[in-house]
Amino acid sequence: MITIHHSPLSRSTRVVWFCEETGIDYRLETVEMFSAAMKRPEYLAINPLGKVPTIEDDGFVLWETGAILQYLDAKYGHGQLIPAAHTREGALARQWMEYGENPLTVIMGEIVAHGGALPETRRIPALVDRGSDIAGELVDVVEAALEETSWILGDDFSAADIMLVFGMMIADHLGYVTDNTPRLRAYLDRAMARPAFQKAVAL
Ligand SMILES: N[C@@H](CCC(=O)N[C@@H](CS)C(=O)NCC(=O)O)C(=O)O
Repeated sequence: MITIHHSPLSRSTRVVWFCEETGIDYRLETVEMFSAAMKRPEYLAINPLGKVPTIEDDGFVLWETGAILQYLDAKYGHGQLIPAAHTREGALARQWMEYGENPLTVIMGEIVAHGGALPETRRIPALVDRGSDIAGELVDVVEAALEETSWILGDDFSAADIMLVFGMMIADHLGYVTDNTPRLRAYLDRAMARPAFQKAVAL
């Protein structure tokens, strides 16, 4: 069984959500966000930046959400949620998985962190300005891509949706999902209604 180092409502929620969608067995090792526990030597030994998620699989350690989802899908998920890399659909899945993390989640996360979540001494106001300048455009790109489709790749839910939805929830919290992005609003509602999502955000 894999171990997921997890902080509630953080990027590791994506890994839990993925496992719930695919039926992969896991156990959680919960670590409080921004706590000293995240930076203790034992944890830094498996995640050099002291961040979540990290997984352990029979002694094998892996971090970076997108890499973790690709590993889990290939090894245990029978390719259920990520089409094969050599296909166009697989390439697009990876395009949106990357986009879901950087720039989408990185920029939205910087606005939240440097706009107030971080202690004042660590805030960099220029990052909020830079993020605010491009946040609307980042959201609009996904709104346009969702035209007439249920999920980002079309009819089938995929790991790309898991990656995107996390960043879009932060965008929504910041007020970037609006009446001008109706497909995105419906997309978020559909994603958040999934039982696997609901289980993951409750952990
Ligand atoms: N690109 C990495 C980002 C990991 C990351 O920034 N995780 C955040 C949680 S959402 C974290 O652990 N932050 C704690 C810290 O920066 O000290 C990934 O997708 O796994």
